[in-house]
Amino acid sequence: MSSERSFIMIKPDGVQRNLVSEIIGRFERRGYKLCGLKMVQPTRQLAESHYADLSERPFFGDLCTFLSSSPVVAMVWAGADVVKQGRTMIGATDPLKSAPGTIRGDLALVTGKNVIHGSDSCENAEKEIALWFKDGEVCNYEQVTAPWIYE
Ligand code: DGT
Ligand code: DGI
Repeated sequence: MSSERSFIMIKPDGVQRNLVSEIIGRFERRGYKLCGLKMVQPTRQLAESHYADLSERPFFGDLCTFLSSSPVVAMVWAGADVVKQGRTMIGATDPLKSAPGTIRGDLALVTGKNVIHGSDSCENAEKEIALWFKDGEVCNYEQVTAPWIYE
């Protein structure tokens, strides 16, 4: 069993398009453990902090406007290799380059409305979890199904 964690966020388009259960179900069925979940409409400031690495990119303003335009579902998922596996499950940034079977490859068509965010490294995952969740909002519990998922 692994305690690796990833920050996964269903973006405003995913919530508005009623894709929340579809996306959560994929992580649940894979065997990952849900450790934190909340619905929040991010402030502009939170959106800018989340995407600080992209602040020099021409689409940064539109991206932050979009992220703060409507509620998102912010989550912490834990389990074996969850950061890399989560990115694979999500697919490429451009949905047209995402393989069928991935979340973006199945559910999205354009980069600016690509439904979901997933951390790209363990280091960034922990930073993003600290940015989006307060102390005590992330649960640390034993997954009773773990013996049936891990060997
Ligand atoms: P990649 O990712 O560089 O290996 O190549 P592809 O096949 O994913 O995409 P690429 O480089 O041929 O084209 C870049 C993007 O341009 C692609 O994600 C979708 C778009 N695109 C490509 N061909 C067409 C087209 O004929 N019509 C339109 N509307 N868009 C296209
Ligand atoms: O980690 P990803 O979400 O796959 O990709 P990223 O961290 O490079 O970019 C974050 C988000 O910024 C991405 O999900 C959508 C947006 N974005 C990235 N590149 C472009 C973009 N938006 C537009 N409009 N054009 C881009 O080239």
